[in-house]
Amino acid sequence: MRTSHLLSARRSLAGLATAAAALLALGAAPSAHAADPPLRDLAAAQGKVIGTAVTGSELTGTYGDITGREFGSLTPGNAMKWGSVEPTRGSFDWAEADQIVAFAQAHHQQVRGHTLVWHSQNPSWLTGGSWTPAQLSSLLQNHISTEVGRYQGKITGWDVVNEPFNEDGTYRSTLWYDGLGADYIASALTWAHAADPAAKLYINDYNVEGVNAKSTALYNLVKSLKARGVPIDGVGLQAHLVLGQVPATLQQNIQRFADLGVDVAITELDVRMQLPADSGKLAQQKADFKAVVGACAAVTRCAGVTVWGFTDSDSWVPSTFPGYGAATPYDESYQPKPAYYGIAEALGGSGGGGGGTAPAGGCSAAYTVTSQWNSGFTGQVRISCTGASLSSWKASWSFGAGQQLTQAWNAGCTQSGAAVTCSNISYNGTVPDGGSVTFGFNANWSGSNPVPAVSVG
Ligand code: G2I
Repeated sequence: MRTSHLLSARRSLAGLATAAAALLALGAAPSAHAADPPLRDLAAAQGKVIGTAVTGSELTGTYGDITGREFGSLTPGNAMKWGSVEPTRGSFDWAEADQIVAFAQAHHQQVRGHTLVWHSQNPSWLTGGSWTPAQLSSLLQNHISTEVGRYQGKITGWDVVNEPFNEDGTYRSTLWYDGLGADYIASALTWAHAADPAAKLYINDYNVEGVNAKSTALYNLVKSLKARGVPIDGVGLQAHLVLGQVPATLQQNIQRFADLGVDVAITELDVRMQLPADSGKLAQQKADFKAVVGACAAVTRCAGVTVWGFTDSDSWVPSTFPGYGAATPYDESYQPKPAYYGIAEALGGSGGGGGGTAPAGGCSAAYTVTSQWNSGFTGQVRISCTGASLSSWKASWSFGAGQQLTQAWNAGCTQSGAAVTCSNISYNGTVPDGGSVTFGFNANWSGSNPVPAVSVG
């Protein structure tokens, strides 16, 4: 069941006579849009694939549920990088990569392999060695043959070469370029093709989303590789974007690569903002996600969009750009943000009411029954604020049909007669403008289990 999506939860619970979900918020009525299918189904209906970068160790619980339900493609965020798979020369660790591939297969998802040739996250034995060009070439060929060969038949597309250009369109000085010259790119593609002829082979870079010097250098490289008969199938536009800065030429740029005869994928989409998030920034972020996904949807040869982590709790942004974050479509409590609905809308969905779920200028509580059995049930309350914030909170309601609380988590709850009061724990008192906090509980019921009105203070 889609516990993270209030409106879907409402729909899937509709068959239960005694349980429902409600948005009962300081006098505000819930919005009345129909819920959309998962993003992967919306994308498939458009002939596109929506993917996410993932961390293997997190693929359980809610993170695993959302990953399996919403996305049609997975990219290991780090697990397939050289430094991850061969930390010591000749000694391989495929555990996380294997885990992600197995998860994808179990959930009928594609896998984008990331990445074979890069200047970063290489093992120190490699970067610290001193190699002749012949040795370097043979190390690279072995690496590509080993890794691509291991996953042969299981990878839809490989980011064979990652980030080969400087901003001005010249080649980046790297271990590979400095040692082997620009043709390391053609060699890598050729070796990858030999190891898995069916995999689509990509060159992937950032700041190549719009038409500019860097994307033009990539364009010229792809054109010359194709003219030489080098196996190149696609370009990856990473799309690590800043709020409100989707390049105006994005669709035009995607189209010019398509016209060269290669596929295009948006491979690492996120939209970072200065923290704290607020409703205006989240609305802009929704527009930005919608614009990027819409540009891909508009070009036949754009294969799809991968977000670089789907939850703010699993994003590279905060540690790399201090003061920035909230860059993904789900918040840290796995609740879909307006950006989620921006993606859905760009893929032809109604948006399910996202972007305006909380009333203006207040904090509200959404109470859902997430599962129910003959004598008990599990409930969840999500407190969210828009145009307001809280530094501590208390949620109260009345159990009108004799329900009895037995246990709570992420809140301290007491029940006296019918009256239930739940207060924050030391670690989750803050609800920022544009943010939310969720807590859960178990309770007993018999006869009926009506949804109470929850007030927040
Ligand atoms: O930097 C963002 C992305 C840019 N394009 C290529 C991608 O491969 C890259 O991904 C990020 C990962 O999301 C981060 O998770 O690449 C970073 C490294 O450049 C990754 O960060 C590393 C940290 O630097 C390490 O300290 C950490 O051990 O993640 C590692 C695993 O958590």
